[in-house]
Parts: sequence; structure tokens; C-alpha cells
Amino acid sequence: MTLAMADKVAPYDVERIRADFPILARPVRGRPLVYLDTTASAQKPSVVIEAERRVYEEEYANIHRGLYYLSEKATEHYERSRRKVQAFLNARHSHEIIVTRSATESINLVAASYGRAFLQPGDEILISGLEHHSNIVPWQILRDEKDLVLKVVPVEDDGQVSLEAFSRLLSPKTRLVALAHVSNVLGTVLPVADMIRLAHQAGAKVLLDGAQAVVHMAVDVQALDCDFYAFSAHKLYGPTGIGILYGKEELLNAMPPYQGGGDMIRTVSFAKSTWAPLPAKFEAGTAAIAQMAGLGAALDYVTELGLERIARHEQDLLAYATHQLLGLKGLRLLGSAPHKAAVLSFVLDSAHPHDIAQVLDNDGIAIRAGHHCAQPLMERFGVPATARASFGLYNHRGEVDALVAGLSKVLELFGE
Ligand code: C6P
Repeated sequence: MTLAMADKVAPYDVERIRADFPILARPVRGRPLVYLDTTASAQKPSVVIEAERRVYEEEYANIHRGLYYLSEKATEHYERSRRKVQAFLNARHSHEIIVTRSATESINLVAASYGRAFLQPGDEILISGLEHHSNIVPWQILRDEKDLVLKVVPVEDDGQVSLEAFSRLLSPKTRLVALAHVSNVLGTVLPVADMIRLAHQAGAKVLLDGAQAVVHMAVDVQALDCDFYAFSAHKLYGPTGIGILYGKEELLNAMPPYQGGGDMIRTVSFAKSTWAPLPAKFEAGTAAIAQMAGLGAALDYVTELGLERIARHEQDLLAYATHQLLGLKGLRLLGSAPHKAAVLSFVLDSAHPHDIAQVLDNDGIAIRAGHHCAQPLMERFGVPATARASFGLYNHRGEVDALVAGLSKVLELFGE
């Protein structure tokens, strides 16, 4: 057994893992920080911070351009990170990995390029009722521009999106299905493998918004057979300002570029320009060079820790926290799908989510409160907002206890 293998079967040592995240050691408002907002953005391990610092200190230059040592090194490093993303998603080719600014930009890229080029008036796009605004608004813009129809699969009371409802809304006119892999509000894991199979049978392409999925589970785009997959690095313990779009080679090859500029061209004249091959065709302008090194380090970090072990740890926290929260009077949890990620959205009869967040903040506990960029989902559940606690690989049961103690304080202050 190698050392790495021995480490994988060793117990999950959350205290040792927490030591990898410098920010977790800082107090907030004189109390230990309890960070329960990983769904909004994850904290960064030292290896990610170091990887970015090393680029600037040791090998910084622009990439894909220079014919000198530093530029070659920086380019090599950048492309190595792209291959790490390829391995992480199990994509067939590294040129199927397009570097963007965020999951949001990745989805907009597909809407602006694939959507404009291949959808015709009357064609249907199918999304679900639990989507983040990033996976609603780009399709609305496209719908209005191209006279398309946007259909929405309803969400069940427990937060699931049923295959039956999905099948009912698929039609021969459905050209594109765009779904969250995991809901950022309810934690619901959608049955995407079956949905993709059904969508393909109907002749539609499928984009998965994996912003919340890559954090909690291993994703294999070939096994899923999705056509596009989008995520952001910052939720995956990596840097801000960088995201990924996976797309099948034949689709990306057929799609026109959606931004013009440096790096994405083969030739330019005033009469006409021609495009660079993949992936450069979709990567106009100077890349996020240091951030890509940080993303590579983040992928190494979670892979070394083991996505399955992380998932087991988070599921333990989810079960523990669900049990504890349901013991609080007047607390209603939104989302109880049997297959769900470690995200807990809730409301209290007596206090607005913003008040809950503020009282918790006084004790150094960070949760998110609001509509979570999912206003139609709030409407579906008849609430203007929820409080949301979400767990990452560094959280522990003591932090759940702190949350429950904080919520008990809210109940004392606002009444039950
Ligand atoms: N959700 C949350 O607190 P960007 O901003 O591009 O990195 O990610 C957008 C996005 C897309 N899809 C899903 C499912 C998401 O959860 C998010 C971001 C954060 O829930 C910020 S609103």
C-alpha cells in the first residue's frame, strides 16, 4: 500500500484538514469563525494560495505568445492545469475544456454561441424550476432574441424534479435541456443520467450547470454523456475569476466563437478573420494565468483528499445538522430529497432570514440569507427568502452545534 493509499483509508481528520485553510484560524467578532457558506464560495487551502503566488514570483509571463523561457513555462503550467480539469471531469480531450470567467460565463457562452447558431424560432428549451438565475436568464435573452419557447419542469414539494414531469415536457421540438446538477438552495441532486438519456432520445442537447455538483461528488462527463458541463473554480476551493465549460468536441467545433479578440484567431485581415482551433477559439484575450494554476492546485487538493471521503464526511454533517435543526420550534426546512448535497435552507416562523443571519453573525457564524439567485424557486415555496447553511470539506459537527445554539438565541430574541 502506498502512502497516498494508506492516507485514503485513514479516518477523515477534519482538524488536520482545517489547518490547510489559513482563514479558518482567524476570529470573527471575537469568536472562532464558523463558516457555513461554502455554497456561495469556498475558502482556499494554502496550496491554492501558494500556487498563485508561485506563478507571480517565479514564472509569470503572458502565455501562448512569448518565445522565451518564462512564457514557455507559464504556458506549460497553464496547459497542465487544463489537463487536470480534463482528468477531473474525465473528458475525452483536453481541448474540450474551455476556460471562462465563471459558471455563469460558461452558460452564457453556450447560449450565445450554440443557441444563436443552432436554435430556430419555435424551438424549445427545457429547464427546471430550481435553477439559479445563471441558468434561467441567458435562456430568456436567447428566447426573446430568437422567438423560442422556454419550458420549466416543476419542482415537487420535497425539492425533487421528477423524471415523469421531465418526460412529459420533453417534445420533438426540445432542442436544448439546461439543468442544475445540484440545487444551490435545496441541495437536491437531480437524476441527470436518466434525464440526459431521455433528452437525447428526444433529439435535444443537454447542458448541466455543475456549479454545486463538482464540490460534492465525482463527475464523469463521458459516463453522463452530457453535451456541456459548466462550473466555477471558486466554489471548488479554487480562485475567483475562473470557470470551466466542458463541451463535446464535435459541438464545440461546429459552434462559432462568441467573443472576438487576441488568441482566438488564426488569421485576421480587414476583410475577414479565421478562427484558431479548440480550445483557443473560445478563449479570447489574455487568460487568467495565475488563477489557472490555483485551480490546478485545488483539483489536486480535493483529488488527494478523495471526493468520496469528502462526500461521506459532508453527508454525515448533513444528517446531523438536519436532525438538530428539525428539533427547533417553528423551523421549516426546504428540500428533503433523498439524494441531496450538504445544503440546508430554512425559514423560521418568527424571524426574517436577514435577522437570522445578523444574529448569527454576531457570534462569528457566516450563513447566507436571501433569495440565493433563485427567485422563481422562492416563489414556488411561497417565501421571499431563506436562511441557508452549507457545508464544505472543512466543517465539523461542533460548527453545527454552534449554528443550533445561535438559532436558539434567535428564537429567544424573536420569540418562537
Ligand atoms: N451560487 C450561491 O450562493 P458563478 O457566480 O458564475 O460562480 O456561479 C453561478 C451559479 C450557477 N449555478 C449555480 C447552481 C450556483 O449555485 C451558482 C452560484 C452562489 O448559491 C452565488 S448566488
